[in-house]
Amino acid sequence: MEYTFSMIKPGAVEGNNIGAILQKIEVAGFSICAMKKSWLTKEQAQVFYEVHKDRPFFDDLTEFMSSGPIIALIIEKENAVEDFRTLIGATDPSKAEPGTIRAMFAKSVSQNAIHGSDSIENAEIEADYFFAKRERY
Ligand code: IDP
Ligand code: MG
Repeated sequence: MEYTFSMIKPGAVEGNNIGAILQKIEVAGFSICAMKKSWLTKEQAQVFYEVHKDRPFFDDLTEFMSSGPIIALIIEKENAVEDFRTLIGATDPSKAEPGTIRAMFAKSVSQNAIHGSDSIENAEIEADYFFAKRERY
């Protein structure tokens, strides 16, 4: 079974959309393997998004991602990485398909409600950043 890593971002946690987003994830056939509430420091957000460190939006992104608590998740399903990217929709919510999590819950490109790993390799790196093996079932 494949897994992917996800984070419900601060805007969606603040907006009380955790339950609605988890419901969409479960209805789409994913099982929750690990879940926790956490609050990243700016330094931890910079490590998590290190691939984007030279992009113009890096400071805004890491500022936002450390502005409040997040929900970290490992979720499981066949073809989890690709299917989850489809479920969350495009990075820019104005371009996301109707019914996707970002179309429903994102406020803007920078505050786009949810993260989903872009590859199996990155899912492993990102899941390991948040969860010990004994926290996954
Ligand atoms: P993804 O989250 O859809 O994989 P990435 O390109 O990996 O998109 O970018 C990471 C995050 O950085 C996005 O989710 C979004 O919040 C933010 N971001 C990406 N591009 C822009 C931009 O052009 N302006 C502002 N924020 C951006
Ligand atoms: Mg990405």
